[in-house]
Amino acid sequence: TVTATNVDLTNCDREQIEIPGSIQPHGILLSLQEPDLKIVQLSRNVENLLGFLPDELLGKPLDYLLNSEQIEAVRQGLSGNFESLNPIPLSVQSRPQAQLFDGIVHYYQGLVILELEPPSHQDDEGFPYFYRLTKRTITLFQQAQTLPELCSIIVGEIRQLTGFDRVMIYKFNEDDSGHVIAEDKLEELEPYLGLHYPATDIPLPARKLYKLNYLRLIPDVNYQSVALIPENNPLTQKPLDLSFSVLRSVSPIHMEYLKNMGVKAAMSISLLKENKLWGLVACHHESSAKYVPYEIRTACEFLGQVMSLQIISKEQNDNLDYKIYLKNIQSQITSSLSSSDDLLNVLLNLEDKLLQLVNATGVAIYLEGDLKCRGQTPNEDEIKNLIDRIKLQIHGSIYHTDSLPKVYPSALNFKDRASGLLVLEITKLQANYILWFRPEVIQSVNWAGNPDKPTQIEADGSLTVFPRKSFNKWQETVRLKSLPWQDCEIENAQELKSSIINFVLRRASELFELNS
Ligand code: BLA
Repeated sequence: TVTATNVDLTNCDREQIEIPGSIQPHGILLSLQEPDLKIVQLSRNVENLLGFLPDELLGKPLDYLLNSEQIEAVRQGLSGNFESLNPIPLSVQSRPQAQLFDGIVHYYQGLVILELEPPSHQDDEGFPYFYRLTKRTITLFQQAQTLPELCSIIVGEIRQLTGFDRVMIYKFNEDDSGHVIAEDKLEELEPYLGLHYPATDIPLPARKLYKLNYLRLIPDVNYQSVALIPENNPLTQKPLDLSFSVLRSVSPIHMEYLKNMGVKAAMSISLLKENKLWGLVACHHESSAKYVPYEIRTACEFLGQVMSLQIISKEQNDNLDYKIYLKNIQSQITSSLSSSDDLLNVLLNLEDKLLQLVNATGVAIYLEGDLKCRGQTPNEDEIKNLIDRIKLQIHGSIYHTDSLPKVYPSALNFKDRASGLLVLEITKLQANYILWFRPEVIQSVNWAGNPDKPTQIEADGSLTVFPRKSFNKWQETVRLKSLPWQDCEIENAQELKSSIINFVLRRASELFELNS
């Protein structure tokens, strides 16, 4: 049988979601060419929304639809100053009479892309309105000490701003699966808090795009998409790239997913940490379709960006007591090392402290061919074989895994002592290592539906993956894993290396002085 592990690319990874050739029907897209902003592509719905046949507009300069003042406003919009936080109010020529729209404009791949959305009926308050929308949330952000506090503020605030039935923070795990870490919702809805979702729910092309474009809205999952005419950008002779378009038609696979989930409208906002996609604010409406005006979306996007900037500093505050405790152990070890002259003996005499340093249950010290163990560890031969096997995988002095039996099957024999392994390489050439171990801890993970999706193998050997139909809680029992090594624990191991090197240097200079 073919499993997801022996095919490289699935339909999900190959889909070019930025060039769907169509848009969602709640607005109009015009692509325009300089110098006179000639209409070179448009969405077919100009016919029912403006009363013009596509051929009547193609090739015409934009002044066929807008007066010169409005064209100037569009050009201003392209300059990307504060004004572009607001949509451009436009009165667009149409039959039988002109109609109001929100204009949203950007420049991409040589063309000006102007999108027209339903007018948002805001008074012309400009920047102060945006300020009013976001000011309170920013004040609340400043009061949050920890990441969970920050997350719970943003879900509440975005729900208030938009009126979605459910707003969640979805955080990616290291393997690109993810789980819901905060939620604000209508009381009667079933909670999703704590549920896990597999990586393929948000495949690579989507994760890449969401790093560039921070917000997408799907006002009605039952929409009929509207084709662009012609399909190709005349400058590139390729389908128009809608990476930065607000009306981009969404992947049909994802539409099916949302329908299976019982969602009628959705919006999501990217959360980035150090230029990586860290998570999403995911919003659902389950009672009806739901449109969110551009300036509210811009306020939400801005709040997402402010939150993104705070993730690192708030994470540093999480678990603060534990981090202080670890640092304390660290400094006790450093001071023992600085007042002694026999490395192996100091390390052995540290006993519990060496375990506490990274919260391990076993430790092995391998210095100059000598192996000494403390606590729950594999036996000597097992450890020596393990070192041989693992040493090439050490990068930057550290190797760690919370599922050793998966990368090293012989570890099945000692999973109760070493399902988790943290290795510190002290010197490469002389092969000096410290290894810490953690036992298997059987954990259960609650998935939203069975994460192994329905698949189909195609004639070319590729795999087509379908969205699952049921999202009912599905419990997985995870074996052969230890508790994960936390960043602060790994850092502590790194620092031990500096202390040991200091020890060695001090000893070397003492010996040198003795001899001279
Ligand atoms: C996109 N998948 C998405 C998005 C989310 C999720 C948030 C962004 C678009 C949006 O805002 O809706 C997934 N939504 C979730 C998850 C939760 C949620 C995990 O609310 C948890 C609470 N999906 C599949 C399969 C494929 C797939 C099998 O199940 C691929 C074959 C694809 N998901 C898929 C694609 C997109 C997507 C292609 C991009 C949609 C687009 O932007 O065009």
